Amino acid sequence: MSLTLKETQTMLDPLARDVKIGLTSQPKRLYSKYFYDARGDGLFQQIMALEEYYLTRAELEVFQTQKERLLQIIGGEETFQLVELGAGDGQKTKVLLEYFQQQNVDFSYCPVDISENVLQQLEKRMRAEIPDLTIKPLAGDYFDVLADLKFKNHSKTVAFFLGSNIGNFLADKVQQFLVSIHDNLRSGDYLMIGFDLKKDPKTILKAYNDSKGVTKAFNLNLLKRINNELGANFDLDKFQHNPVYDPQTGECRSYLVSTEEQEVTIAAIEKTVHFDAWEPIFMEVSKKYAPKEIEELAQATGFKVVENLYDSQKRFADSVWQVV
Ligand code: AVJ
Repeated sequence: MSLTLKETQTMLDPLARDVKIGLTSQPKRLYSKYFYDARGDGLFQQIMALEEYYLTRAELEVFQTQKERLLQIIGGEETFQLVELGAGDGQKTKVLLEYFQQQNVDFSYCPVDISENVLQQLEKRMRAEIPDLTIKPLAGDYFDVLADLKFKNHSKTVAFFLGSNIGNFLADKVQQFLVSIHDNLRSGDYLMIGFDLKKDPKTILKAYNDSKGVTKAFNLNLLKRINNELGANFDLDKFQHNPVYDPQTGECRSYLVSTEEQEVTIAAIEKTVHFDAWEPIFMEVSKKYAPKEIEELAQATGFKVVENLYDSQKRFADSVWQVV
């Protein structure tokens, strides 16, 4: 039996498939969703603690100062399910959950993540820290989970997509993603999205080029992961971490640049990849938004902006949308 190229590719595990496609494309690219193995999770925790990485603290400030307003908007009288897409460690969300509990709001917290492991840790922690919380972790793809909830459950949904995770979508994919969320919600449901905002380009670039080199290690860790999981021989010393920020598009893009001409062999996909001197691999986009762009994005995808909740310095916005 002979297989077509497409069949062979879909049989490979997703990492192998995407590495094969990405490193045989021109220009070369890898996907930041693969940053988060166990070591990558740890490095991201370190990034969030960096002085230069303002995003996490800015969003925490939004929650601390705007939680009353948020509850007024979504209305605490009616029962709802709070669905958090890509919950992570849930430490920021905890501020809101605790407040809703104190106010005797009738809601259940449904963190959604692809990783069972992440969810189990989150559940354990939340049960210890907020004992009376009704928590229903759901493992799986965001859209499948939302579709399932819509089908089985008739209470109002308030969905969260926080932390500027939306920034990782390129311009051509973000609308598609939001329309899919929209199609799995009901009219009147809410979606709150965390957007990092356009600001002094120097501040943004520093957040992705920290002085301790944690972000560099975070990017290089994907090459290390490919070495370990796909039997590759990337020499990490021959790649330079190079983030750039374009104030017009708001895109902060990270590249790993090959410092010399070299060949890298990846056993699991039976490929040897050639790098020219100074050839880049595009690793990640973290897009920054202007309030007007947030408005346009909501309109284009079937939502209306109810209100933007800002931190005191307007570095970050948690934008509350409603399905129209
Ligand atoms: C987790 C996607 C929000 O883009 O700011 C941090 C990931 N990359 N430093 C971001 C990240 C480099 C982060 N998000």
